[in-house]
Amino acid sequence: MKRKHTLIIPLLAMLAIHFAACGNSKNSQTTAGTKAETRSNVEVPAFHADSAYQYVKTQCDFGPRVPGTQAHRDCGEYLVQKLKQFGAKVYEQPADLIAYDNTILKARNIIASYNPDNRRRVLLCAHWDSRPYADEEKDKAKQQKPILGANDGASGVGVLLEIARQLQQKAPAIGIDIILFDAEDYGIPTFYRGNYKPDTWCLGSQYWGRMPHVSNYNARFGILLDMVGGRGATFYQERFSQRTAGKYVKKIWEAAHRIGFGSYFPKESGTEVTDDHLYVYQLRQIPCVDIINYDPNSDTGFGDFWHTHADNMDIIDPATLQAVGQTVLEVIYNEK
Ligand code: AHN
Ligand code: ZN
Repeated sequence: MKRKHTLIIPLLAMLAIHFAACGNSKNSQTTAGTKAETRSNVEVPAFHADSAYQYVKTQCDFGPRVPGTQAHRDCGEYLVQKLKQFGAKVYEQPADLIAYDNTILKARNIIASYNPDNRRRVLLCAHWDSRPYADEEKDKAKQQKPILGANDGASGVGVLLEIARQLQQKAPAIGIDIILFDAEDYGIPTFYRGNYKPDTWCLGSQYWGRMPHVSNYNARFGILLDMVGGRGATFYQERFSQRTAGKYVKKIWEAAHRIGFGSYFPKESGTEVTDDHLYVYQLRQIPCVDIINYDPNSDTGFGDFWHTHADNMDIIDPATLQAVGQTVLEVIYNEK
């Protein structure tokens, strides 16, 4: 009899503490000034789309960021300097990469780490180079000129720079690495008549996957942003991400719907896309979700401006940058 009591009393005490703690964590207080919301008790910073928009424009003002050009070198310097200004530990990873036509590309991946000693990490990435061709233009003469890549390249980087600015002001519970991959967009053009070569896209992420900035680099998951600034964009669930990072696809799409951006994030499948997230998963076994514009009504699936000269600042909408940026913040500030 006596023995039973000594067990039951601590058990009841533990239950009481447990219920008291749960009551608090569900934000069920009715005190004046407390928001009547039930999802989480972390404050997620507000994403500033006007800042992100400026970061997209600044990249475009350098001109096309094609590896080997002065605009590419200058924009690389700008990105490194900006990430340092935002308090990150910045790694530069220069590499000579071989393109589909054997051109040697003077590339550099740029990596910005926040809270580098935390073992719990999330990876955010985008490509910062722009395509040397406009090979989706109908007019052949226009195909040989490089594109500005406001959406295809600069938009993802613009969102990540604004996130870096937020990370400096308030640290989330986990460590974050922002990786700006180079030489994503130098893949075989439609007009090429030479021999096929595999894996000609995403050269920067392939290099990083084999040669990460720190040995044995790992992260819980990654988020890749590609073409995240177009007016009227829709982010269907990319199929490789669904298959290899399904749990994180759900987490991200649920976050978007919870904060009111559901119309940008249909909970439906898009296509499968060859993009940097493939190599993050295949070479480092880090599940990585590609948030990428999918337009079911365009011929290419990526929208009519894709790999054309229409991919300039005219098609960038701060509202789209806001939907994506705020969703990513919602996800990373809720990680424990
Ligand atoms: C292919 O066209 C095979 N993949 C698209 C990857 C990409 C290009 N993302 C932006 N530009
Ligand atoms: Zn592209």
